[in-house]
Amino acid sequence: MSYIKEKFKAKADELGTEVKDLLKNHGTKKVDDVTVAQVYQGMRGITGLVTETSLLDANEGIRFRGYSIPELREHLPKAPGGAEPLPEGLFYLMLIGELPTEADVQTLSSVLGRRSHVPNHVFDAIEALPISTHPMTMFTVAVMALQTESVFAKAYADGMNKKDYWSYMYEDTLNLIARLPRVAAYIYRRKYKNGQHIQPDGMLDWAANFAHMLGYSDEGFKELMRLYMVIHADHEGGNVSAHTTHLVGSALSDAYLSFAAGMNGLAGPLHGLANQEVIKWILSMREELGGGVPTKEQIAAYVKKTLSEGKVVPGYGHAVLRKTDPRFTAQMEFAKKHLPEDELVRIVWAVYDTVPTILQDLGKVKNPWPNVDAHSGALLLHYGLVEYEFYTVLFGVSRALGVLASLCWDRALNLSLERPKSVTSEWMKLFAEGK
Ligand code: FCX
Repeated sequence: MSYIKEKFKAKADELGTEVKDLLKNHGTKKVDDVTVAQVYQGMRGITGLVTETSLLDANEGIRFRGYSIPELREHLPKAPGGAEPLPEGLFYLMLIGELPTEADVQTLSSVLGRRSHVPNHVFDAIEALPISTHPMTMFTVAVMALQTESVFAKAYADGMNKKDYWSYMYEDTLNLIARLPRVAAYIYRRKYKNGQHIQPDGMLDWAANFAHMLGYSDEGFKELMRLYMVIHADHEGGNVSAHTTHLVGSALSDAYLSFAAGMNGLAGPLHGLANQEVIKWILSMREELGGGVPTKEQIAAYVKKTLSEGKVVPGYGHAVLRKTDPRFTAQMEFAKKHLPEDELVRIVWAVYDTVPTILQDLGKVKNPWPNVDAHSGALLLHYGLVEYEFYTVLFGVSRALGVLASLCWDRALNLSLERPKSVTSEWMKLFAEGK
């Protein structure tokens, strides 16, 4: 067994014992009260899940195993000559619960490199889809095609002992994370670059190799990919992609089945697809206003038009956050360092100066501040990745790190089949009337 796997097992055994005690001594303690409104309105604010990998504070933003995004940028190992954290290091942190050393990250990088082979039938499955298919659909189809490789599903069919679930889930997780960049790059090159594919470069780290296979050799783009893959990886357990992966996994579906399900949720415009919607919205605003960086008044008028058409302003608002998303701030800092004069970046900043007050004045929007999706498109466009329908696939490759580390914990802690109670409105009416 590899030392990282052994370390994970030791950590999981330790927490497993603590959780057993917690359940024995405090199992009947109330965690929450639930209102009728919460049941109807997306279960907001109900504590009903355990996710070890990260925790979200409404005002401060996400912390991965206690580390904020600025702290990750400072403490996680970097590529030689690079300034951004390596996503392999974040995966290690989420899985093990401790910051990795440079050597841990190098080990993980080479393990992922060795496991990255994608069987031909996966490419055939992608090729079978019309070229017009949305890249996120191609992505989930490809992940489903990869499910033939699940060692968890095979071991289950062979009669595996429940004590071993964690071990096979761990193997599936590493294999899937290793393969996703190749799959995503294949989709990109097939759809947008006439099927001229680029072979992996085994000397590069996971994110830089992904950038290379997409066809971008610029060091700035590689740095952006490292940062992008870190900040999109996890956002505690209740968001649609993480919750879906966890839910489907609770039926003992393997990592491929569970992750593909999560990706179908990420493909929704209120979740991961918002990054494509943001750039579409900004580009059409620029076109309508005749180019250049619009004034505050022009942006305000455009926002009001969007709202009057019954649409949301993409990239703004959040179900839990109540301040500017630190993932937005991290991208803003990257832009200030690498591309401060970029016109689209300056539009993103001008929108940031204008939109929050307008949304606040509506009186109903709980969080008028930008989320992660408000900035990413402008950065990608700067380096030439103009095909914005592909952006959510990048989000998906990154999200694998968090939701799959979490799935390993689910099986290691032997978490139960998820099955909350539902009621009818008829039941709710009688309940509300006290009957
Ligand atoms: N523009 C216009 N109206 C907005 C809004 C926005 N950006 N954000 C919220 N509102 C509206 C809601 O539509 C709702 O209106 P209604 O009462 O008429 O239905 C009202 O304000 C209250 O919603 P609120 O409680 O603040 O927000 P929710 O928790 O229901 O929804 C999301 C949160 C993120 C879905 C919402 O803010 C939104 O639609 N934002 C735009 C899409 C987006 O950027 N999504 C990405 C989120 C995230 F970062 C990610 O998952 O990637």
